[in-house]
Amino acid sequence: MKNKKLKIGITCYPTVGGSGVVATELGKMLAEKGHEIHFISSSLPFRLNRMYHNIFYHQVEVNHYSVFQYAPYDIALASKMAEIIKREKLDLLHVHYAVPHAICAILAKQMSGRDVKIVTTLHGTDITVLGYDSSLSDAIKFGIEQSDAVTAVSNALIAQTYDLINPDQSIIPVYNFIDQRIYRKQDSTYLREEFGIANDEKVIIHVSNFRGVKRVPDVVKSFARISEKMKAKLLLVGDGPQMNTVAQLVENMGLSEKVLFLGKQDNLAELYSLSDLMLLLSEKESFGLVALEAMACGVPCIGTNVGGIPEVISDGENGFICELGDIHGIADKAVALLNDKELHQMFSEHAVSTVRTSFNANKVVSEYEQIYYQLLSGD
Ligand code: GMT
Repeated sequence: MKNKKLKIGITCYPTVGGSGVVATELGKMLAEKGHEIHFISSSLPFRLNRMYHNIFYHQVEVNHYSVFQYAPYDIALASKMAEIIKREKLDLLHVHYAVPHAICAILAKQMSGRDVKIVTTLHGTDITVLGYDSSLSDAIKFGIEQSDAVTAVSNALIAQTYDLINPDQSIIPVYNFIDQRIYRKQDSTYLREEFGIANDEKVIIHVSNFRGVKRVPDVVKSFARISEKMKAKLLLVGDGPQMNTVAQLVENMGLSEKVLFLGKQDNLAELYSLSDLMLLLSEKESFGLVALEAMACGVPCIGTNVGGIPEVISDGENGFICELGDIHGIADKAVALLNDKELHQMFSEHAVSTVRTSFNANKVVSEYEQIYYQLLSGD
């Protein structure tokens, strides 16, 4: 069984977002190892930007009949999953997010009449946000309990899942990973010139979807204090609901010359490579994939003592952990680190080695394979 090449269906939210990135990169790595991967989703996952050997994509079509007030995406997804299970003879479905994907997978399994195994990975907001919604929590519990195996991206998320949902199911921690062939330090000095960043200026970066939970205003306020003590620029990468509020704050604080709004970007490794520090000051974060990406490029991070962030950033080793909203503490730590060349170099090296050891792509992909093989061999 161990060497059998598997046929795996993967469902994720295909648009920009950490869970979609992890699901797609996992599919790509499994395909490289010879497994046959079938992505089943509403649109092409954004990281599947070219032809890949062993990877197939099946689009879920939702018809908009006037009889429906809401188009039934979940049923369309379950039907497509059932179709692919039968036609491609899938061994298992690996779905990312309990709702609706795990529920759809359970329905699809019944519809297909085949003993396909279901692996569900919890990424965070399905528990930490939706878990509070009484109209969804029973469905989340059902999705978790009826899956054959459930993984979560951090120990903190596992604890929160038991606290909020209390499912009768064991949950296996499997950390996220990044492809170190892509996320590595590279020469991006030309970008400094393009962005008008002087050689003696420090560069601080924040990457997110600008949702309230990311606390981007805290990033701006911390940066304001940092830039009182040293020459620095802040790169804000991403876009989302809080963009206007953040832009207004930057203007009101007189920081327009020092803050660059870069919007959504693909070339993140280049942007990290010109950065000296990453700030991730979220109030909810089950893992913090962007911190891992930055660390792989040698950028130390300051993160909040929230969710899975302290499992990614080791305080005093490859970055610092601060309390949520502690703007003064965050700025003081940042200034101390940016002013101490030796400490910064040490953190930077530790950041790269942490990614290589604890979040190694091959190791993590093998952990998922082990779960698949164990389920299929019935152990
Ligand atoms: O952070 C978001 O809002 C996006 C969300 C997603 O669905 O992609 O991210 C979640 O999953 C990522 C991949 O596992 C994690 O790195 C993020 O920490 C997690 N976000 C939250 O918990 C808020």
